[in-house]
Amino acid sequence: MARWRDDLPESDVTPERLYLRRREFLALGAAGAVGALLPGARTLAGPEGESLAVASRSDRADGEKPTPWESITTYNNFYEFGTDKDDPSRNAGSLRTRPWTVSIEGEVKKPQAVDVDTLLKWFPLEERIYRMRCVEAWSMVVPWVGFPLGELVRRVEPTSRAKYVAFQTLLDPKQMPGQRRAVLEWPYVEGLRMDEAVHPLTMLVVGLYGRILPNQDGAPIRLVVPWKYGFKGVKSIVRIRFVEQEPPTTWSRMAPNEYGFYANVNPAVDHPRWSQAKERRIGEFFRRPTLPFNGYGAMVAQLYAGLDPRKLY
Ligand SMILES: Nc1nc2c(c(=O)[nH]1)N[C@H]1C(S)=C(S)[C@@H](COP(=O)(O)O)O[C@H]1N2
Ligand SMILES: [Mo]
Repeated sequence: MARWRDDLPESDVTPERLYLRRREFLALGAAGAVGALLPGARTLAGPEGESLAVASRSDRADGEKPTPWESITTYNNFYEFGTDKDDPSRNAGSLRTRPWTVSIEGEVKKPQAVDVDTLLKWFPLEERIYRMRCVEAWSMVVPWVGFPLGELVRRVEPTSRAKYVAFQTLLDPKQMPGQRRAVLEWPYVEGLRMDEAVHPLTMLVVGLYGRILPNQDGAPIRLVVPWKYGFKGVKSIVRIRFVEQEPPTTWSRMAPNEYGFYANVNPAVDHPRWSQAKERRIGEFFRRPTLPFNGYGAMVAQLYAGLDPRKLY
C-alpha cells in the first residue's frame, strides 16, 4: 500500500503496461486508445467471462466515463497474490471460485453456510457505476454488479446485539501464494458498523461490466463501499460475522497510526506519510482534487455526525 508517493514521477509508480498505454492514449487521442491493443503486450481484448443477468443499471458517478476493463483487471491490490499492481492479474488464476461457501454467523437469527450461487438467486443483480479511491491516491470509475449488503443483512435477521459486521477473506496458501509470506496478517479481515453495512450504497459485488467478477478483483464475492478507501473492499469473502464489538481490520492492525476502522475518504486530513488532497484517475494524466466521502457526502455524511475525523479516521 505504501508504494505511492506523490513526489515520484509517474513512470516509477505505474506498471509499464499502463504507462505505455498512457503514451499510446496521448498519441492516438481518447477515441483511438480505448479499443486499441498493444501488439505483443499481455492485454485483454475485452470483458471476459460469463455475463450476468442485470435487473437495473444506475450511474452513481455523475456521468464519468468508466475506467476500461483492462485497467480495472490489471491494476489491482490483492496481496494474497502479490504486492505489485500487476501481480493479482498474473497470479490469481490459482484461486478456485466454485464451489464457494459463505458462512454467515454470529449475532443472527438465521446463521447459515450458503453457496455463492444460491446467494445470487436471492437478490436481483444491479449494475452501479461507482467512483472508487485507493488510499494510495489512484482512483477508478467502476461498473460493479452486485446487490445491496443490506438485503442480505435483513434476510439473516441480526439480533439486537449485532452492532458491527466482520468480513473475512479465504485463508488458503495453496491457492493464494501471497499468504505464504507474512506481508499482512492472514486472513485479510474488514468490518463495518451496522448502519454502514445496511446503507443503500454498500454492495456485495459479484461482477464487473456485466460479467462475472475476475479473480483478481475479488471473485466470487467482495465488498464495495464507495465512500471509503479501497482497502475496505475486502475480496473473496468466506465469512460474514455479526458482532457486538468493533472488529479488527487488516490495515489498522498492520499500521494503526496510518489506517483506521472508518477509512472514510477525507481530502482534508493527511495520511501520516502523504497528502490525500488529490488523486489520479487511472488512465488520466493530471491529478484531480479528491472529493470528501469520494463524492457521496450528501448520502453518508450524517452517519458520522459527531465523530472527529482526525481521531476516527
Ligand atoms: N483480501 C483482500 N482484499 C483486498 C485487498 C487485499 O490485499 N486483500 N486490497 C484492498 C485494497 S488496498 C484495495 S485499493 C482494493 C482494490 O480492489 P481492486 O483491485 O478490485 O481495484 O481491494 C481491497 N481488498
Ligand atoms: Mo488500496
